[in-house]
Amino acid sequence: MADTSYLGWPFFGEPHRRLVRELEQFAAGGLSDLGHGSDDDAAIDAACREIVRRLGQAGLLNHCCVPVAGDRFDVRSLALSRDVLARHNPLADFAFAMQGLGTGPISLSGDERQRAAYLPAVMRGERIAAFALSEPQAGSDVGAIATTATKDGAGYVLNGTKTWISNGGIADHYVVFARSGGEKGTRGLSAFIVDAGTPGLQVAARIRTIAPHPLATLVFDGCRVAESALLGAPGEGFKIAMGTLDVFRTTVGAAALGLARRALEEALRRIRERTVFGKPLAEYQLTQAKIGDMALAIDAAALLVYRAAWTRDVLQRRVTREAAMAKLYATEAAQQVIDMAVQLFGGTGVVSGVTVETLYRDIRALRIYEGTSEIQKLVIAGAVLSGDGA
Ligand code: COS
Repeated sequence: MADTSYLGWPFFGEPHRRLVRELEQFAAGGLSDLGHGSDDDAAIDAACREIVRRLGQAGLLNHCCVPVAGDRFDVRSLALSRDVLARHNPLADFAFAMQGLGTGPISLSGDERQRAAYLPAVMRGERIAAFALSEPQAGSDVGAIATTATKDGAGYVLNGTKTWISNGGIADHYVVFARSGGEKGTRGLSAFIVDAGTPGLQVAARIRTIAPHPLATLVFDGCRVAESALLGAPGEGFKIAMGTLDVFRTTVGAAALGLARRALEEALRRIRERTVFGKPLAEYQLTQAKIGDMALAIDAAALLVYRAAWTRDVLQRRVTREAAMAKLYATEAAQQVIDMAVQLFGGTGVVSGVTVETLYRDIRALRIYEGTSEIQKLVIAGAVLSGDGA
């Protein structure tokens, strides 16, 4: 059983502790056998749909969206959900997170009609959401987005390519960022909701990674959407994307935390059971030093993650710096914690399908997506240099 002492920290209230109990109960009901570790695309897609359906039925997607304008995300609930789900089944964490990220711009900037059309069904687990920002030449550099949205009569026509799109192929809608104005860089971007099946939108290729999940390249070729698909005002796309990432980057840190907690649990079991040179691994100081490092990294990451979540929820201010710190530290620390766990397992740690081996693959992409570690350093430095948190 993982350490739950952090739930006593002043960042949390009773509803948060209740949520964690519900998530643990949900996970105990057979979540671990769903999809994770499979390399069969169809099986993974089916598992993601099933996970979303079950999470929705259990009411556990309710924190992913903000259906009423003026209400706010509770980032602590999102982060706790990812922390617990990632510890039990990283694919479940992925499916949960995408319901939030793929509707984040609607929650933050949608009008009443857009909220009503998308958010309740996503929260019930009946619709699958996706966030389409990256392009072959625009990953870290969002201002380089080349996909265009050209005004045409009562709507827009989208042309371009999006890639690394999680839930690509199984999503019911995509929030797509495209260049709608003449302005260059980050200023000319707008956000649109594009339903799957809209003529001109094609899932061009499946992308297979070291920790498989639904991931695709999308091509927009004369894809026509109505004016009502536009989120916020034309030209607000970059701020909508960054505002969404301010919420979800903290939760990437939380997912990393869940993976690291699982690695520590696995390592503790291993060092108590495994005997070398006549005594359990746990009795060697070299082992204990690793356990000390792992536990410290986990608590430090948790403090940064839940500090960022609490700051946004309670102080209700922009947390670009705090979210970047949480994501950067927690994902880098989790990579090290998991690597130490693999080392403690010895040869067994690199056998395909062993939990620490799958964790080793699961953690890697978290240091890249939603802003690489390098970008987080730039974001933190930018905030500090401009006087935020100095
Ligand atoms: N919330 C609201 N507004 C924000 C913001 C945020 N978090 N971050 C930036 N802005 C605003 C800035 O205040 C600025 O506004 P003004 O023009 O009115 O002054 C504008 O947006 C441009 O900001 P900035 O100059 O910082 O933009 P840059 O082009 O320098 O880019 C980085 C900033 C690199 C930090 C940004 O592009 C980024 O985060 N890149 C990583 C993207 C990413 O995560 N990609 C992965 C795909 S998602 S899986």
